[in-house]
Amino acid sequence: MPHDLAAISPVREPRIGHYQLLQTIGEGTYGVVKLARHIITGVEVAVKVIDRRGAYRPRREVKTMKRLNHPNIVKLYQVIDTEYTIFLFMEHASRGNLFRYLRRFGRMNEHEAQRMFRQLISAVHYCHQKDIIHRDLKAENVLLDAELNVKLADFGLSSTYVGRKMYTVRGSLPYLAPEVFLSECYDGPGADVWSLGVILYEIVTGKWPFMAVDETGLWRKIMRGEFQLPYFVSFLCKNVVKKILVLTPESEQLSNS
Ligand code: 6Z5
Repeated sequence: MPHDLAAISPVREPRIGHYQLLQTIGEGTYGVVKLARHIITGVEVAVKVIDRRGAYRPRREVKTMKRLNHPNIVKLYQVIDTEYTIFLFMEHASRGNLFRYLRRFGRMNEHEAQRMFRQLISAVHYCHQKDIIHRDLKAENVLLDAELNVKLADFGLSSTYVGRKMYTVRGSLPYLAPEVFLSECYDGPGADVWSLGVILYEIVTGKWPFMAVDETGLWRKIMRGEFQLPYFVSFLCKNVVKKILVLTPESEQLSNS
């Protein structure tokens, strides 16, 4: 559209920077996420709009995102800080999150699952190499682009670890490693790996490995580490899940060697 037409248009879409703000694509405790389009190039981005007077402080998230440059992690392009609002301009993953994708299309075939899980592992491994623990890995935080490539999102709960031990309980219960709520300190990267195991189970079955009617029941199941893999999951894939979702990885390794 020539810009003289835009100037006389009665509809004025809000602009920020060189972007036109479009519809809301998500909402969280921090505020809203909106789709935005670059006025000249037409490139679409996702903008996290954070209210400065709210409880969410994006400092850690911004600091972490600035250190990350990986094809399977959502990129942070620009931060615009104003009196009342902070705008985080990020990569837009147009196919939404993995949780909703699985709800809509059901479980994936193992060929697709392998491709996706490989990308996810690559992203998390990259973070761990930089001493960054995501701490909230779940299917909802795995975003997908137009080609169904993984774009890991939501580093709001992330943390860097010093000396490998973590103390605070973070994350979503169905994805939480037993040691996170059992012991007073746990291995940060290990807790992320457990969550990856839950996500792999979810990708190939469309369900969670641990389910119960209430939180107490769920805790109990996770602490026992007992889960069933359906008949249609291949022997090889079963083996991978079983090797990830182990209660005592240290002793497991000893008995294997
Ligand atoms: C998208 C497209 C539906 C849902 C998400 C973000 C900025 C918004 C949501 C989010 C979610 C982001 C990038 N791309 N959502 C983003 N795409 C999308 C259709 N969100 C960033 C990283 O914060 C939000 C919705 C799960 C995780 C993160 O449903």
